[in-house]
Amino acid sequence: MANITFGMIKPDAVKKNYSGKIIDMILSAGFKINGMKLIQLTKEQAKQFYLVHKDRPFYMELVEYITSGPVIALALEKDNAVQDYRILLGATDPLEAADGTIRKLFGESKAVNAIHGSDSDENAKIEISFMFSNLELVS
Ligand code: IDP
Ligand code: MG
Repeated sequence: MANITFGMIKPDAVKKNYSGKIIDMILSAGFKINGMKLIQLTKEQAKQFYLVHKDRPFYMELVEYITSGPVIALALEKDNAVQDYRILLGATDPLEAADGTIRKLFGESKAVNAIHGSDSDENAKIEISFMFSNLELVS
């Protein structure tokens, strides 16, 4: 079973100073942080990162949102990482997210929802390599 995933605290949550609380929840849930950095994504990087959504009506809105301020990129490790981290995030729309999840606690709307998490082991690898070089990761 794969044990890594990629997380990203989105600009709304960084701006509201929720980062410390969110990172605490991630660590308390048993994840190890192998890489972490604050980064301002360019429009080109954001388009590439969300390329899978290029045909969805909210693609450009998503690119604007994710570049509206710095994000905190996280390379995370835990048994069953992808699935366990998605449970910790909650549903995409904070209104539908379960009590105690990060999106329920800190998300504003389906679009502005505080945090990202990879949806598969394959995408976790792609997203971690996109945001981190090997030198930046704990071995
Ligand atoms: P996920 O983040 O829960 O995996 P996805 O469907 O992969 O959800 O969508 C990626 C991101 O796009 C969401 O986290 C959210 O920020 C944004 N998004 C998703 N659905 C909508 C929508 O209907 N309107 C606007 N933004 C959306
Ligand atoms: Mg997704």
